[in-house]
Amino acid sequence: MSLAVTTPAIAQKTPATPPKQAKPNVLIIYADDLGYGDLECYGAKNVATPNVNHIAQNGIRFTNAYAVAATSTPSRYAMLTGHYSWRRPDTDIAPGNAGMIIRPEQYTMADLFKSAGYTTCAIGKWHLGLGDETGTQDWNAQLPAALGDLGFDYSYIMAATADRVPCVFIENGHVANYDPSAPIEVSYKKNFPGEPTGKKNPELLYNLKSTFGHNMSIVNGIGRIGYMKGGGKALWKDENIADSITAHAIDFIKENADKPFFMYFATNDVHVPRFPHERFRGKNKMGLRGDAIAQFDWSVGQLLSTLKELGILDNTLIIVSSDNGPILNDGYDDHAEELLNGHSPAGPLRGSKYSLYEGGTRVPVIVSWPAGNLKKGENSTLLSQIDLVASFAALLGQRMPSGSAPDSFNRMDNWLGRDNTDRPWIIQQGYDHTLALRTPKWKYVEASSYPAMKPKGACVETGCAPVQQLFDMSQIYEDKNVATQYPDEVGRLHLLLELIRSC
Ligand code: NG6
Ligand code: CA
Repeated sequence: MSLAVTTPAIAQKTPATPPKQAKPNVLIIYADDLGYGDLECYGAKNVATPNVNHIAQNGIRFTNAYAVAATSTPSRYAMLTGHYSWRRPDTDIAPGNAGMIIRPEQYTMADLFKSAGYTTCAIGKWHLGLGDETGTQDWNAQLPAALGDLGFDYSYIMAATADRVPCVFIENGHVANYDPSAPIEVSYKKNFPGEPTGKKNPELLYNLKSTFGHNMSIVNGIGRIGYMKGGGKALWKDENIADSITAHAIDFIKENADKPFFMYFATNDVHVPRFPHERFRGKNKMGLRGDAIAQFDWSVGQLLSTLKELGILDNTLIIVSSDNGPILNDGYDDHAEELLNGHSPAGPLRGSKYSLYEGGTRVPVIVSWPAGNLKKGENSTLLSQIDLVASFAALLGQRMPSGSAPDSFNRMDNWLGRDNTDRPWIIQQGYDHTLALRTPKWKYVEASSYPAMKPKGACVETGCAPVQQLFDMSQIYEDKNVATQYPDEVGRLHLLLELIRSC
């Protein structure tokens, strides 16, 4: 069987004509490390998320929807390109000085919207590299390869994550608020002479201490991954990141309210270091991680009220989701674990970020579009973010160039709740590239020599085992490997996975 054989079974027949009304604005609100159980509307305890709840009440709340991978860079790469990250060796968690992973000639979700006449933007966490080549960027000049080359008309982004240098925002390929008196240098190999580090100067860490790693350069009293020098007034303050990206998003929406726009709004919340604004800090019985969830919800609320004020909420298609599952201790001493107070970040699922168990990639997915004739409510259809590019292409009646988004299929009728036929299978990528194949009934995890517990950094279950695993997905918690009882299923799913991999 080849993908050409499986393709017709996956793609839906959504008519390739745009809806009668004006093209909807599209807003993807992409949280970081937000787990399946971290929102009130998914059963979260101890934290109020009224704005996300509001979107869910007026839209669809999916319960079987997946990010492609259990970490950020591969998930984002796959969602934005419709190409599985595991097909490329260079899509793992990227350092802050990675060269741009999506190449300018590659087709992206932003290219799709642009060709459909949209104004496009990316705001917030990027984590997909910038510039031509790793380690060669001159952060004091215009970067030679940036989001403008990937179809984004406007961008205001963090190069990687808040725990990685450079700790500055980059606006349209240039450091925002650039301070010529403090030229920026970045290295992931060695420190710059005389610059303090978390390792040598722990007394200088005044906002958050590290529990592992994160002991290189110190910015804003927080140790980071990687070394940087300079930055001056361009350096971000962690407590202002949500305010800053939200304000830029609001400005963009206001400027583009009279024409269709696509916004990829990727928050730093609730990734480490969790150091929200003091408006949120200490307000939550789960501590900083709970405060960060509340701050995420606040950002969502700000965007919602802006759309409402401008009278464009009705024709805006909003997707709220996350790049991977939740993690408690990811390197900073924020007491996320001790302060759970009964909250379960992955809800009823086993596993977390980094894991092939469901908690790694099954994430909240909420879709709303008031004018879009959605079938609202809870929805258990099997979905993957890999399909967004092709699904939007179908919605907008756009033909994608041949060979583009090769792993993405049109499932728009699923995303809009109009058809509840499950995707025949979805693929989940673990931290070490081991893959799992989920079908409506089963989950097959290929055998892997990677350890069952992640050996470095966050100490969590990887879901890997030296033997093939098969889980019956009618049982939500994956604790019974039934592979030996169903050898035929194992054989069939193994073969299917190999075929997909070889396509
Ligand atoms: C890990 C970091 C972790 C986090 C993760 C990326 C260490 C020990 N751990 O390498 O803190 O930054 O990378 O997370 O440095 S992600 O959500 O962006 O994929
Ligand atoms: Ca993440």
